Amino acid sequence: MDNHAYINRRQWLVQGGSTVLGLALLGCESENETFFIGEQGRLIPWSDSPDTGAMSQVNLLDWQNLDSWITPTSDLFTVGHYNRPVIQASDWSLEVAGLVENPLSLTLDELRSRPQQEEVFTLECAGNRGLSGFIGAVHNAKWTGTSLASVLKEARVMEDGIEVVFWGSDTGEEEIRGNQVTQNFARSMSIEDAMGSELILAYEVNDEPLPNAHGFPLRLIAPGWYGVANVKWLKKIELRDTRFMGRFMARDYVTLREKKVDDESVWMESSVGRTRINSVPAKVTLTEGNYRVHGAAWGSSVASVEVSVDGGPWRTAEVTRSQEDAHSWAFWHLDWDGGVPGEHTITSRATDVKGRVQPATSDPFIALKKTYWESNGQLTRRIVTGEQ
Ligand SMILES: Nc1nc2c(c(=O)[nH]1)N[C@H]1C(S)=C(S)[C@@H](COP(=O)(O)O)O[C@H]1N2
Ligand SMILES: [Mo]
Repeated sequence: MDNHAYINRRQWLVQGGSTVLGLALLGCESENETFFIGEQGRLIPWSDSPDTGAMSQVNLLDWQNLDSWITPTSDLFTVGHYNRPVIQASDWSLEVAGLVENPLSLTLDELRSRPQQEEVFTLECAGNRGLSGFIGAVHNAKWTGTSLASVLKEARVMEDGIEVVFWGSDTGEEEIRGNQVTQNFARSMSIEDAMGSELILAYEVNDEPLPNAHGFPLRLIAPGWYGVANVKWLKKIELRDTRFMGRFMARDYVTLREKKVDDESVWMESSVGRTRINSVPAKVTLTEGNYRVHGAAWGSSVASVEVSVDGGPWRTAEVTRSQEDAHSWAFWHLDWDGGVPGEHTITSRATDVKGRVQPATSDPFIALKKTYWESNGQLTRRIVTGEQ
C-alpha cells in the first residue's frame, strides 16, 4: 500500500517540535492523526443532498466534516433496536454459562483487571448505504477491553459447545409464529469465530468508559464483523450445542439475493456477518484551482482505491492514512482539475488484498439484492465546479 504521504506527515510531525517528537516516538501521534484534508483548502459542498433528516436521531457521520481518523465519541452514530437500558456497574456482572465446565460471573472490576487489549475498528451498520441518505452509519473508534478468547478458555467450553450466544440487556416484544414473546437482543457466532484473537469484551471507547448509548458497562467488539454482531449492554455469554436462530441472526439482518443461473432465478438468503470492502468519496476541497477528492475505505484489507469522474477511466487515489490493520479505515485522496465548469459525478471503488473489487451498483450482486443490508456498491456523489 502506498502510504508515502503518511510517512511524510510523520516526518513532518517528528520535525515539528519536541512535544510532538516525544509523542511520535511513543507512537501516540498515530492515534488521532488529522485527515490532512488540505488545511488551506475550501470545502466545496456536494450538490446532491441526501435527505438525512429522518435519520438524525442516529447521529450519522457527516462525511463533509470528516477531519479525524478516530471518530470523536460524541460523533459516534448509534443504533439500538430495543430499549436503551441504563445499567449501574455495581448491579451488573457478566455471566459465562451453558456448555462450559467452569461457569463464570465477572464483575466490571474483574474484567478491568484482566490483561488489556485495544482494537481500532471501523464499525459499520450493515444497513449503511442501503437506504436513501443513510450513508453515515459508520465510525472508527479505539476500543479497550479484554480478550474474549481468554474468558472462553477460562470457562472451559465443553466439546459440544459449538455456538456462542451474546445476550444484551435490552428487550423487545416479538411475534414468532403467533406467539408473543419478550426477547433480549442477541447475536451468535461459531466457537471458531468467537475464539478470534481480535475479539474483545470492551469497557472503554476512545479511552473513556462506554457511554450508555454504546453499551455501558460492556459490549462485544468484533473487528471485521458488521455492527449488529457487536452486542451492547452484554450480560451473558452462553455456549450451546445448536445454531442460534434469534431475530438478528435468522429473521432480521438476513440478506436476500437473486442470482440468474441459465435464466433461472436462484435465491440466496444469508445472515449478515463479516464486513465487505467499501469506500465513499467523503468531501472535495479546493486550493488554488486544485480540486481534491478525499475519502475513506474500509471493510477489508484495502489494496487500492480508484476514482472515476463522470463515469470516465478509473484513476488511482493516493492512500494518505493507511489502516492500522484490516479492521480500521484508510483515508485516500485524488487531485483533479475540476474539468469543465459545471456539475460532475465522483465515484470511488476500493479493491482488497484478495482482489475483491467493490461492485458497481449495476453489478447483479448489488442490483439483484432484494434487501438493503450489505449495500457495499460504489457510491456516486455530485459536485459543481468552476463557480468559485
Ligand atoms: N444490545 C444491543 N446491541 C446492539 C444493537 C442493539 O440493538 N442492541 N444494535 C446493533 C447494531 S444493528 C449496530 S449497527 C451497532 C451500533 O453500535 P453503536 O450504537 O455503538 O454505534 O450496535 C449493535 N449492537
Ligand atoms: Mo446495524
